[in-house]
Amino acid sequence: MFKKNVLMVLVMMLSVVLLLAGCKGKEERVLPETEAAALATYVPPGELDEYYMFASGGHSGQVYVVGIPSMRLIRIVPVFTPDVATGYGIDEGTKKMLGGLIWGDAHHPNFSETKGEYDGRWLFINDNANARIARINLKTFYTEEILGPIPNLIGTHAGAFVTPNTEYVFTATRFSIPIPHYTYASAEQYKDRYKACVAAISVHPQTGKMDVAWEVAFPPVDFDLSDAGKEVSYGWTFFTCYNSEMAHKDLEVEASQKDRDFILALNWKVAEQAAKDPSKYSMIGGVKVIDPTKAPGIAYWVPCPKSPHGVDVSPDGKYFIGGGKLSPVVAVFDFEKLQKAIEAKDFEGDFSGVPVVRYESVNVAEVPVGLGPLHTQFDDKGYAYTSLFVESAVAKWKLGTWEVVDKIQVHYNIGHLVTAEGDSRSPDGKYLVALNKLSKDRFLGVGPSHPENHQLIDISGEKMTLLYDSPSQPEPHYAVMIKADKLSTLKVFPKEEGRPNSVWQAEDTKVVRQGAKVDVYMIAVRSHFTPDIVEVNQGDEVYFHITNIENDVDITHGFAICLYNVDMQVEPGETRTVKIVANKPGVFPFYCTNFCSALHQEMQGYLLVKPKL
Ligand code: K7E
Ligand code: CUA
Repeated sequence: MFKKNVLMVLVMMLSVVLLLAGCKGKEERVLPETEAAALATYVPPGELDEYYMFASGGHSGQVYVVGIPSMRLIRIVPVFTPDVATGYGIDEGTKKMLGGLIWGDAHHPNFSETKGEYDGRWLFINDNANARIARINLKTFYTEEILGPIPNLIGTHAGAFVTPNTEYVFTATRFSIPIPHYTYASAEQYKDRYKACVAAISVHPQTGKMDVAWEVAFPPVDFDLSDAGKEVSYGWTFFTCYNSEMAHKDLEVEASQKDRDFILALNWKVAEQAAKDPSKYSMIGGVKVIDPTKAPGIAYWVPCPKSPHGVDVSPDGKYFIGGGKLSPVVAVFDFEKLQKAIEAKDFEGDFSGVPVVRYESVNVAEVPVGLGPLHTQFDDKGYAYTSLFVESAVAKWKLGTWEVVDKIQVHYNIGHLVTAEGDSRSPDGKYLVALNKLSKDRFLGVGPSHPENHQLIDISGEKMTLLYDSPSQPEPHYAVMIKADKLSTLKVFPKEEGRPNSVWQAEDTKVVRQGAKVDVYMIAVRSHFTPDIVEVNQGDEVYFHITNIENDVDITHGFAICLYNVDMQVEPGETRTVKIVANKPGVFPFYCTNFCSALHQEMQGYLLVKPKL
């Protein structure tokens, strides 16, 4: 209601501006499309966005949280990279989770699902560099778990793709290597000794805890992307690959020889059974690795034009669509036809003992979308939207008739694109965001490096219309968009009396020494730390366990120690631990780094380190 009133006021103001402009001459009149776009993206002060968009941060190792339609950056969630502002990677818990690595290459975020719908519980994201999958809790927006390095995979680009009830998060290796990790085989032994593995990561239905359930080993192709089957294709998952030539060098040339590579169709229900039968798997790197030639029915290769990138399953699960980045078409495959071809053994032959299904028997369309098709998303009206990297455009086409009905230019060189709830079984339509790799001239210059450009596009009408350009830092690959009311975020961590290392009142704070190990149980509350004088001996191992006992929304305290390389945040109701080795003697102030009250500046204390004699 309020929003409508504000909009009316805005329209009236614009009318007045237009009237005034009219008096001065017609050429100064604001274009109506611009007004419409401004109104469509304007979220008045005090109002909230309709959707959350979670965009991967690529090699920044982070996740960007953006409000739609305003395109406002709301939060950066550190995932694979330490973050000094929050203390992520500095406090003991998150430091352990990062395992000594200081970066990751975050590509594909995906929501947990229940019955094919986003359920707002977790966000999974892959690390393409170090074969890891992270899980972010959507109540706290904290990275809660990082699994990996996943044995036998390296460069888990084809992840993190979630099945309709979050039974599994799937990922597959982009680079093939001799397995297990840290095995040597010369590059000339590529075809025989290197393997491309697909991994099924199980997710505990209540806690979300991830485990490597099983893997399947294939010849050394490069798996690229993935999507899980749903509805009619439930129980299957699909992976694109390039380099079916199995070249080990000069891939730019060598891996672009064949006119068709493959989409791998994997039946995970059959794989689950094979993982219970020791004659079908071997233990490699501590994981059950299934040999697909010993488990008939587990996998089929579907030929796909040429070096495909994305594979996307339509909301009804009937079609899986390959984006042939070196071909001007997207290839559409019919899941029921795939089932018939499998039944009739309608194969072209096999590839390393796994059947290759006849292309003509499963392909139902080659949609001439344009140059450089990469990824496809869906709306609520039966349309698909494909990103065209080479052409810098988005093509809109109809599922079933395969007719291209609209195209819009984007600026420039789009990678992924995302529609509202576009990977669920019931996409919302409305909004599409084009995740463009280059912005060139679209923003104020900041030197030779330019931001990425995210463009918000209205897809509610017949024609797509561009609404907004928004800069993004390096380098979103994929993003997912969820209705804001599906998330219920935590306001304050609930007080738990028995929580390890927490204290809740000044009387209970203490400093406990055991040999050279010192535990400081401290509280933080506006506007002091208790204790605020801590004395230790040079060489002591000191653990600061800090509980922020505030019960108020947004009252965060920081804890920094000068010259000891420590800063972290402690949220209301939270306990965090940071460790130092007190190897430098002297007096070191500690203080609150997060502005919390009028006396924030007074929120300070001293760490005194007595020198060794
Ligand atoms: Cu950049 Cu999905 Cu890693 Cu395509 S990927 S663009
Ligand atoms: Cu506590 Cu500033």
